[in-house]
Amino acid sequence: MPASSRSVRFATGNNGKMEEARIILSPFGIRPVALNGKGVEIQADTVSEVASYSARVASRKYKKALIVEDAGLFVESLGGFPGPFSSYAFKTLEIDGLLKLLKGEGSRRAHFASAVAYCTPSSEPKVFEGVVRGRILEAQAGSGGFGFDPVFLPDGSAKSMAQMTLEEKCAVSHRGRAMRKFGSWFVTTEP
Ligand code: ITT
Repeated sequence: MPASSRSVRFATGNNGKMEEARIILSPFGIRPVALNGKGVEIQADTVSEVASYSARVASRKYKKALIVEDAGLFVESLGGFPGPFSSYAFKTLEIDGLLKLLKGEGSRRAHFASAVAYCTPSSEPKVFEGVVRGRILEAQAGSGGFGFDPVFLPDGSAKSMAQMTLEEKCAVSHRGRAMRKFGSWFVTTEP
């Protein structure tokens, strides 16, 4: 852990994301501080568009430099659903509803995508992306993480993301990949 520590505001209402951001950004000497809620969230085809728009609006609203993260689960045989609608799908369908949708499907290939957008009140957003590929399990396994973690098996892993420690999850996850790109950029670029 670097000796000096800098903070960055993270506009999110999701405590799981916040906890993971702390783990991922710590080696960069960056301490995320919660700003409650992303604020405005648009409907768009990509997580990058959603994160970028929300970061721009939130940075201007709060008059602060901040990050926003948008993430989603994209299931191939469902044409990428729930994708940018993952939060809504998780609340309404829940995990069992997703498993029902996939019953009898030949392919269970899926990926998580994350976009971290950084914006200051006077700049345009800068976006960092990360993806983890894998498959949807037939049944839930594990109780760690959040959201769809119990049914997501990353490629090359014997454990679902909910069976991993948060450190193990962050090492392979979409969020880990996107946030590490942000971290490297932030410590070398931002004054
Ligand atoms: P904020 O917008 O306040 O940051 P949120 O939970 O609404 O929090 P998203 O709009 O990015 O976040 O929703 C993404 C949804 O996708 C989330 O609610 C989960 O159901 C799912 N998801 C995203 N990342 C995940 C992860 O690492 N593990 C499991 N499910 C995840």
